[in-house]
Amino acid sequence: MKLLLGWLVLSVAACKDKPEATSTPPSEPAVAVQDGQAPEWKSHQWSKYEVVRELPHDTAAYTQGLLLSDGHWMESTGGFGASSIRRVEKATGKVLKLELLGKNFFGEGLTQFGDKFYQLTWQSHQGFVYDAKSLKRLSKFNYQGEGWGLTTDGKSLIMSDGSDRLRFLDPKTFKVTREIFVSYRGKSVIRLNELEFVEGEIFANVWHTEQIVRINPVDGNVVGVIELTGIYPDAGKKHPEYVLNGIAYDAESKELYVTGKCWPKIYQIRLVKVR
Ligand SMILES: [Ca+2]
Repeated sequence: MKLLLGWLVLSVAACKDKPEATSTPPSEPAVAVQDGQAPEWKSHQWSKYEVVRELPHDTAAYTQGLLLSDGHWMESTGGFGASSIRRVEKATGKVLKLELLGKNFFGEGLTQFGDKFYQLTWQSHQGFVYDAKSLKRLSKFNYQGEGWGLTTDGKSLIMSDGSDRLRFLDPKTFKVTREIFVSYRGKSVIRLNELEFVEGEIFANVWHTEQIVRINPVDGNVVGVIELTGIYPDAGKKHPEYVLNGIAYDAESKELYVTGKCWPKIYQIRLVKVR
């Protein structure tokens, strides 16, 4: 129990306005892996990591959204006046295209749905839609509350807002079609930040921790924890907000990558079983 309390950000208060969380043990992810070969890490309740390789990352990029698209990084960065959407060469970190959001917007989560990118902003209740090729801004959309992380399961946009809630949005109407509340053994897991849909699960950075939680998208149960302690030893040293944030997955090669805000590296990692 000591371990659990040590890492999880728990909040009973955050539960008050919704049904009591159940004490059901974490269940298996609902979405089967297509080729029938479940990745080995699916059997982990707790994982640590091995670094497979390190790739360069812009230390001026305050990472709020990261994904792979057509072999390149796509990244959303935050900060008023510095917020951007950018396409970055994977091996070199060279910025291939960058669009600034303007001084009034703080960039947050980013995902691709079809031939468009969708980007959240922090407290403006406004998101942007871009043409995936040109990065030309096509339209805006609105949502309630804060925008933090964004990903997709191929049907919905899935967004976090800093609480334990994940909302599923229709990518055309931006209406909330459903929401889940993320919990670990009946306790809410709050401060969910950058997201990535990986093999039928939602991976989420937990803000100001070195953990990623693996979430069942059906019921919100945490089915596994990835412990990334020490992956970037200088994390949070230059600035307390330069923390782990950013998960990208290449579904074809099955390569998993993580980074942090203004970190000099993006790390490809392999998950190793602790238990
Ligand atoms: Ca991501």
